[in-house]
Amino acid sequence: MPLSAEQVAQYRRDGYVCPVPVMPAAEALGLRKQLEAYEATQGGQLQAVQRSRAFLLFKWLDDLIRDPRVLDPVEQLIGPDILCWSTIFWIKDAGSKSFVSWHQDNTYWGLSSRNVVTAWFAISSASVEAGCMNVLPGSHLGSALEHEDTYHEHNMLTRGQAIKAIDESRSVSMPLEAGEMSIHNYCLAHGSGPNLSGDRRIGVSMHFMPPQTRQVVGSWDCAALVRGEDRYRNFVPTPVPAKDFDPVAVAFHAQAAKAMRDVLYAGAEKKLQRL
Ligand SMILES: O=C(O)CCC(=O)C(=O)O
Repeated sequence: MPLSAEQVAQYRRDGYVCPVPVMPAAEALGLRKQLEAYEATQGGQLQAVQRSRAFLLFKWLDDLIRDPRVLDPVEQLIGPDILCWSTIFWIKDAGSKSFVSWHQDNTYWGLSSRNVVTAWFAISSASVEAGCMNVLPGSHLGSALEHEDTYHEHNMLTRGQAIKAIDESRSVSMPLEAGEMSIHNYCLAHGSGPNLSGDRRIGVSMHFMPPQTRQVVGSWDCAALVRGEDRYRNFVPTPVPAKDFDPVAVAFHAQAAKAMRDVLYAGAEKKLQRL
């Protein structure tokens, strides 16, 4: 469903729009079952490296980054030519202390554009109790806020990077039902708390950018062309998996995940490999 003019205006002004319906909850449950069936084959959890750029591993996730129900609203915000830079799984088990500190993604992804959007899709319900994302409206418009690396044991971010001073009294929660997504500008300050609910909070973020964007930190980077045309070729095109764990895409994933990890850890003093 297209975003309304009010939603587009809200995105420009506040930096986010939520909720955006994508698919019926029953269809999202089907994705959850596929993910959990895979997790069961390897002892219940994705490996850290499988959290990022897993659209190269799971066919259903490659389908999701190309799904018109995701891309139509994204196109309204960043135009008709769309690259997907990455996806990241954000899974908090029931009762888990895992949290995401307040941060701005533009401060450590090495991307040149301010016009990068995150579509965060709820595979299971992400209620306030379950630790949905919170955002600071309007914080995408100013200059980057100062961050510090905390490496807190329950922080899901690579370096536990956290904005030093944040006025949480102005924060807004973005609860989602399974099958809905939120969209936010990657310059927007955001974070999330622990999962106090009785079910897993399973989300996947998809990061979309216009092809003019450049990688200015890493020496090599890649992206999937998911709509339109790439006339700039700043990113190596990723292979499209024909099935789950397609050998060509799996081999590419190893390089793609390492490149992303190198960018996320660039400049960090300690190297705790969480992705
Ligand atoms: O899932 C979360 O709670 C945080 C996700 C996040 O930081 C992001 O999608 O950029």
